[in-house]
Amino acid sequence: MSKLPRVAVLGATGAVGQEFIRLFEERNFQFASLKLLASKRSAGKKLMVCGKEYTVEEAKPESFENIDVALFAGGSISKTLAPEAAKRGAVVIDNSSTFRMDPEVPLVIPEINPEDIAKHKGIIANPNCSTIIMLMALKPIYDLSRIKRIVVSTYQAVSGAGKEGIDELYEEAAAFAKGENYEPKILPSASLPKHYQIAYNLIPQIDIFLDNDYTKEEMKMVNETHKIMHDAEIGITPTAVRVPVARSHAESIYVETEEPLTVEQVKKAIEDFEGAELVDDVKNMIYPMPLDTSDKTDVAVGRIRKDLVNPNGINLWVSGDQIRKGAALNTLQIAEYMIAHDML
Ligand code: 3JM
Repeated sequence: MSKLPRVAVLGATGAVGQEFIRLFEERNFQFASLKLLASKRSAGKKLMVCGKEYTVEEAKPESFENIDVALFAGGSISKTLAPEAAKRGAVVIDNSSTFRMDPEVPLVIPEINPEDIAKHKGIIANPNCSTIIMLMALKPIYDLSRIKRIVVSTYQAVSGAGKEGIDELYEEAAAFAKGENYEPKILPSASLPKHYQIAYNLIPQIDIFLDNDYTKEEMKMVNETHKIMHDAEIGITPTAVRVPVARSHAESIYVETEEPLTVEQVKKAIEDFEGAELVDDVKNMIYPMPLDTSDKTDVAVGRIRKDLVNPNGINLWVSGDQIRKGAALNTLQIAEYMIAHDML
């Protein structure tokens, strides 16, 4: 299609939806038309996009008539509306976990496996935020030497649990400062029977526990990595932790490669990789931190050092904005790739 695409955004009023709108402006994303969709509760709200006012409409199957690409911010609504949109000829790029492991659905990070986009049958899935941030640091290493083993611990910001997660952190901290009690209601997850304070605390649970005692978030990192990298042999052992940070996830990652690599080789590969930024100058106390990576496009990688025992082991510390590269930006990049390659 050489014409500009007709675009729909589902979940326009949420954190990821709002990030789409910021990115449209920042990246000068061109469209023939734009439809902003959300639940009935948000219908009628007015939002400014690139200097023009749009009214949010209630998302229904018919909303996707005459749409070329539909950007889905995430949530359970994807399950019903993505097939409806695809049926009507739209390409859906979906942020939820619903379709990620479906063999008919490409799971794509454009800097890593753009060639998978062409295999779509109407739905393309955007990986989980923790997977994207990890792989943006590891793909350049994998290209030097195949990665056999990954041991990763995540330090995930409360905004991953939505605006309510941020509100809960701020309210708890304010209550704590005044010596008042505060009853947590959101974290680790609103739908769970118990809630824990996140201010001045860490919660080693993101999403529900599965039968193997790993959480669903942790197993997303394992399964999605295998699919994106087309390598199911990588041994991955994750621990996902919620930390009292407002925005931007961090991850401590240990990798073992087939061949031994030098720190200089790894640094150069990260520097040269589109979408990753080397932030590693320990003599000057320079390393990635969530306050610095919030609202930034690139995933920051630092603290790169050899394992003390295994010559094939490397440690890194990574931080990236999980709402931006971890969600909205990655989704929009898939759409941009399709437009640039005449795939819409
Ligand atoms: C990140 O449907 C829901 O309740 C949303 C759950 C959710 C997901 C998911 O599973 O799609 C919350 C936060 C994700 C994700 O990206 O996997």
